[in-house]
Amino acid sequence: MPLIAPFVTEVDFSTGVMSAPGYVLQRRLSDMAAMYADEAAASRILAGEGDRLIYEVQGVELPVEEGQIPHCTTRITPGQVGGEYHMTKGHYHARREQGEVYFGLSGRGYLVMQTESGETDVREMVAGSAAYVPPYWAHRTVNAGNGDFVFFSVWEARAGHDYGTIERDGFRKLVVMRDGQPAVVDNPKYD
Ligand code: S6P
Ligand code: ZN
Repeated sequence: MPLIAPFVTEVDFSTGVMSAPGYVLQRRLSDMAAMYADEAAASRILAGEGDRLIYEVQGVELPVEEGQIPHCTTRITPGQVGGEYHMTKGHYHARREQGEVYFGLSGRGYLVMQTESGETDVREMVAGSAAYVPPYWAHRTVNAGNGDFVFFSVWEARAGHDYGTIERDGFRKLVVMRDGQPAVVDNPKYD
């Protein structure tokens, strides 16, 4: 394994901005319109208001090899699509046996998880929450607040990301606004 010099990254808790990110990735509504339960609402927003930013990821670049520990921030913007709060795409790790740690930096949101054998778990996250995503759980984060929801993630380099399974099947649970409050409901599109 090549020797990497230690380094420190300064993180702005309210924006997720890193001092020298190795990569910055933005996901807009057009990148994930079909992932919202109300696809027609997503199309209306795209046609009217335009292609809004849903989330931004800033991370350090490390080699994909045993022992490396990638980490990044994610900032999810506030808002809804057809009543469903802005969210990440969500994924399983390609190597299902790899877990992950999330740490809330600002705002509030939910961590929606499920396994391929049918278990679901939805946890609230605020600034200061350290959430553990164990091996075998797909994970998606949702911004249920009025401002940005920002968190920090740490995982093992070889975990990899399987987006296809969630793109095809979705999550069993959705987080939607009901009477102005977040509510966890069954996904009508899930079968
Ligand atoms: C990586 C980790 C997070 C997400 C990020 C964006 O394993 O779970 O850093 O990559 O929150 O979500 P997604 O689902 O688009 O990768
Ligand atoms: Zn992950």
